[in-house]
Amino acid sequence: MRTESRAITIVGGGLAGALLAILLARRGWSVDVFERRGDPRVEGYAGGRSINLALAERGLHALRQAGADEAVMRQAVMMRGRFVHPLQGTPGLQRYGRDDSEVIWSINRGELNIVLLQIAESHGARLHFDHRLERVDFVDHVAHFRRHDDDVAHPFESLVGADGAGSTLRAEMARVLPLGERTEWLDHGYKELEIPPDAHGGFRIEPNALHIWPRGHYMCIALPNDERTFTVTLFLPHAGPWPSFETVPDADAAQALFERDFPDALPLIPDLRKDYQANPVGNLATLYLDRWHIAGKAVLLGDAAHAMVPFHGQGMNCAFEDCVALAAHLERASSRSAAYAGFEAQRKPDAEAIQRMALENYIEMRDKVDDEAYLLQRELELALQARHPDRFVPHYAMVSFMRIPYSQALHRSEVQRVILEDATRGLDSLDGIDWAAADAAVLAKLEPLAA
Ligand code: FAD
Ligand code: E1W
Repeated sequence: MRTESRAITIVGGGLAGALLAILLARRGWSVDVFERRGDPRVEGYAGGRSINLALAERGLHALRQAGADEAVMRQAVMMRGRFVHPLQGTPGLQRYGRDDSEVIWSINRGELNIVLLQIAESHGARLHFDHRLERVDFVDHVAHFRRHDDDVAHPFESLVGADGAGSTLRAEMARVLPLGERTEWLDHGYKELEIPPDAHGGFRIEPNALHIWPRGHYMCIALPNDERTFTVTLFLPHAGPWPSFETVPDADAAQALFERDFPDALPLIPDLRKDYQANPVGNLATLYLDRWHIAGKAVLLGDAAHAMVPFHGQGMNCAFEDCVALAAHLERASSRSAAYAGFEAQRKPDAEAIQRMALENYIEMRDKVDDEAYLLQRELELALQARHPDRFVPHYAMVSFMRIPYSQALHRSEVQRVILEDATRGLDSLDGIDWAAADAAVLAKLEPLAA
């Protein structure tokens, strides 16, 4: 950008805000970050939500661009696949990829945030903690923050909203220009529980996996932490017949639910009753906007622009991809206005694609991963990838191990699903596959992926 000044004010010093601050500050931008909470480096991290997150290739690539991958990966725990615990039958690992180059990582949200803020500051970004955005005057270009009991007025060139799903900047922008906001609440919520280390300070279950207890209309998952614990998340409908958060309101009911439906998990969670009583039920939603920016004045990214349900583990990964894309548009475009428009045009179709895949993945995770037809299709995906590595890449791999646009991944997955269903119809093993027909379908319907 040539004529306008290279100064930017970022609202929200969470995951996306801190990463964007690094990407711009190290290219010489003048960056201010305003964060509602206190400095987590001093006060400890008071993150409300899931303590750990799955990091996949898209997010890792963005961290590499920011020079933050090494510091982050020091505390990461490898997850090779989903470890499925059926109610009846044998628990076991379903690998995510072909080998240990195709894995994802469990990382601590607070540690990640601290590392990113630290690097941002080392590149000259100014961090303002305990500053909550309250009001924006888009005529005079002044943002008002609440700091304890004071109003802090900050003149800005342009604002970036990285203030999460409940974005205040989004609400302020909408007072100037309608953004076409629509929130679709999921009728399921979540509650976090903990598996502590065993008596010898080790992991109680397989550490290098994402554990899933699928139960049809609901489920539990567990992700490993490097301090040998697991964070368990129980997903249940808010209301309706047992079990729902409405019909499982307290510790006694939670105990009864785990005795019936998660008997192998129950002994792993000694504080189930206490955790269940103490921890809040979280809400989940998909947020759609018609537009993400107003002229050159402000732009939204990450959850503030496109919050999604967590079932593909891609919200942060997508937010990090947004940061790389926005920084590139800001560097290339002739004006902020053009940069924001270009960013939105590029990223909105991709955000909408991963929002949809995330919703669809809930049903897969809670109901399909212990089903024979599902497993046969996963087996065929790998076989077709081996036969046509340039054309057929399993759905999970396109989302988690590649960086092709989410919208392309969605489209190719839909084509592939038809091929998989046609080829496996009526079969219970790969023995009966008509390989000539399957190969022909792949060649006819899937263009080779660019290298
Ligand atoms: P946030 O991380 O929410 O950051 C927003 C920041 O803005 C916060 O620091 C907040 O304090 C600050 N803020 C808010 N309002 C103001 C204000 N008015 N003024 C100043 N500052 C403000 N994603 C994955 O990739 N992998 C996963 O495994 C995964 N698991 C998840 C599990 C659950 C249960 C949930 C709910 C989400 C999960 N996600 C996961 C999604 C991920 O948490 C989000 O997509 C990600 O945090 C978005 O980053 P963000 O920076 O946009 O928003
Ligand atoms: C991942 C919260 C969360 C985070 C995740 C995932 C899931 C299910 C959930 C998706 C997945 C890592 N997933 N796992 N296995 N198949 N798809 O990959 O992050 Cl519920």
